[in-house]
This record gives sequence, C-alpha cells and structure tokens, in this order.
Amino acid sequence: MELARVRVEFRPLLALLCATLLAPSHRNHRTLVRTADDLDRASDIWTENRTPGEPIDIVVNSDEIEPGDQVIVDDIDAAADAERERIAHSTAKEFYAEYRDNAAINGKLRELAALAPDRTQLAQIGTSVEGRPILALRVGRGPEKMLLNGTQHAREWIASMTTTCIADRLVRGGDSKFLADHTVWIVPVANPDGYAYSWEKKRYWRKNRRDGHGVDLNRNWGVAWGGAGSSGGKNSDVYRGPSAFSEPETRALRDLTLKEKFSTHVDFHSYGQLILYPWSYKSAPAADRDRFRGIGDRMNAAIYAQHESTYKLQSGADLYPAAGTATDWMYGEANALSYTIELRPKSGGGLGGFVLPPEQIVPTCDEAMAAVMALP
Ligand code: 0X9
Ligand code: ZN
Repeated sequence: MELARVRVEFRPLLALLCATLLAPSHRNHRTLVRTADDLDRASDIWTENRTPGEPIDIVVNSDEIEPGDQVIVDDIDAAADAERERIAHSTAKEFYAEYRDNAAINGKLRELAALAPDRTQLAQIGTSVEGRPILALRVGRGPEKMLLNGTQHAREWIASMTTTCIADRLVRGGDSKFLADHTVWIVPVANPDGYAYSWEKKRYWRKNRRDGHGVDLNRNWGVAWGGAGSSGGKNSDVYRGPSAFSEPETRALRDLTLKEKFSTHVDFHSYGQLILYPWSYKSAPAADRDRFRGIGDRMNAAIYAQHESTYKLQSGADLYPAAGTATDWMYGEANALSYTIELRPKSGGGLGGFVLPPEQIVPTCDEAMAAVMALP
C-alpha cells in the first residue's frame, strides 16, 4: 500500500523504478473495470449493455484506474495466459469440455457430415482474406429455412463452440419433427482469420485480419452501412471497411442468404445474455416489432427452463446504435426474422468476459439450442 501511494505521488519520476521493484502483480497491466457511463475514457468497451447512465466495462491500464472504478478482472492478459496454459495441458476428451480452434471445429463439421450424409451437406461458402475456408453445414431439408452463424467477432469463442454444438445436436438428434420442418445452415466460424489470430496471437482481437488492421465484420453489412456506432478509422475496433461488403467473410454469408432465402436467422455473439432484434441502427421500431417480441419471449422462456439463466430482450438500438450489422441486413434486405444473441456471461465478472470457463460451454449450448427451437 505504501509503495502504491509513493508510486502515485512521484509519477512519472519513480514509475520506472517502482515498476522494477514491485511484485509482478503490481506492474502496469490491462484491467477490466466497471465505470460510470464515461465513454470518453473508453477505447476498448467490452459490455454490450451501453444504456445511457448505466455502468460499462472498459479496459484501462492498471495505473489509470480512477476512484469509483470497480475492478472486474485485475489482469485480462493473465486471464488469457491462464486459459492458454489450461488448453495446452488439457486432457479433455469430450469435444465440448474445452474450447476448440479452427482445425478442430472444421474437423467436427466434417465428422458430422460423414455421420449423416442423407440429411447433411458440408459446403465451403467462401474464403477469408488470408485464404481460410468458411464452412457451412446444412442439416435437414424442410421448408422453413434458417441460418445460424457464430464468430463474426474473433474473441467471442463461446459463439464458435455453441453453434458447433447446435449442429452436433441437430445431426445426432436424427430426423425429428424440427428437421422435417426445417433446413438449417450453420456457420460456426464466420471469421476464421480473426479466430486463428485470437488463438495464436492476441486473445482479445475482434475484427477480421484485412491488412493487419482488420475490419469489424458486424459493421460491414449493407443496411445503413456507414452510420452511427461504426467508424471510418482503420484502427477502430468498429472499423466498417471501405464499403459495404468489402470483406469476403460478410459476402460469404450474404451470398448464401441470397441463394437460400432464409426466413429466420441468429447471429451468435458474446457477451451479456441478451436477445436483440432490429433495428440495430435506429431507435424507430421495426414493422415486425411485436412479432420479434412475441418470439423473443418464447425464446426467453425456453432459455430460462434450461438453467434459470435470464437473457434480456430488446432492440439493438435500445442499447446503443450500431450501423451495418448482419441482423439489420438479414431483416431489412433479406426479409428474415433475425436476432443477435449475446451468450454468456451476463457480465465480465469471474474470469472475465470473453474468457468463459469451459464448464459453461454445454450449459450455454443448452440455452442457445432451446432458443433456436423456439423460432418458427
Ligand atoms: O456491437 C456488436 O456488433 C454486437 N455486440 S458485441 O459486443 N458482440 O460486439 C451487437 C450488435 C447489435 N447490437 C446493437 N445495435 N447494439
Ligand atoms: Zn460480437
């Protein structure tokens, strides 16, 4: 405590000296704090919930913590390092007992396709900026056409696992009534380059890997592209790209949608436990608002019945405006009932936000599966 006070008083003169003398946990590191709604301080905002006046989770350097900040995760990079260590030494045999990388997820999709060739189809729907395949698994052949995708955002690993798990359950569940009624296309990893980068280099990377700076794929879609909540700055975490659909990853999902004419869609993200419906870019209610809310209530009841988790149902823009999102394009241009679901955790506490304990993969899948089955 004494040292900490000295450090504050004599900065920056003694900062270097103190940094060398202090124990590692006292060194400057990146901390996730909950702060009053102070967007001016925030370059890296982790909370989806940005209702004006409500606290937000932001990443700051540990020497920039201010009075009133509540520390949620003291050292986010230590949390990522611990996760990396755990995965490196994992003996988990069960696929959903641990997080899986591109190679493992693609392997799982191939395995599922081979398991039930009569009711599945594995397709490469596109190729990423760095040349990775974007894979989609179709299950069923029914008249209601549904698209489920995960991982537009690289660091949201639970979305990759959950969509793969849903594919798994649909395939193994056999020809249930649901599959008689539905054709479901599942794209677990919409952003394979970003996902690889998050695994190998920077755990908290969000965008794709366009020219090193990356594009936020969920600001690159063609409804209200360029509007509020997106940025023209390449280094911004919400960089929209030079034009709508400039990125092969968004084009891949768009072209599949134009071909298949989906009537429902879910874009899986993390975190916050939210069910969001259009519009994302403006607060005016969607023409189908009542329908969105009615189905959303059913999803919520189905989710709660699993493990008593609560997800909040609201329009995207009621949180904060975000222009150029997948959900707005799917609804506004492709006529699909489209939701964005923010999976577990509810807040950044515990190990923190995007680093979710692997024991929560299966329960999160239970919830997402229940939500999907509640769709028309
Ligand atoms: O900002 C996003 O792209 C999504 N949230 S995330 O924290 N996973 O990045 C939500 C987009 C739709 N929601 C809003 N309009 N707020
Ligand atoms: Zn996201």
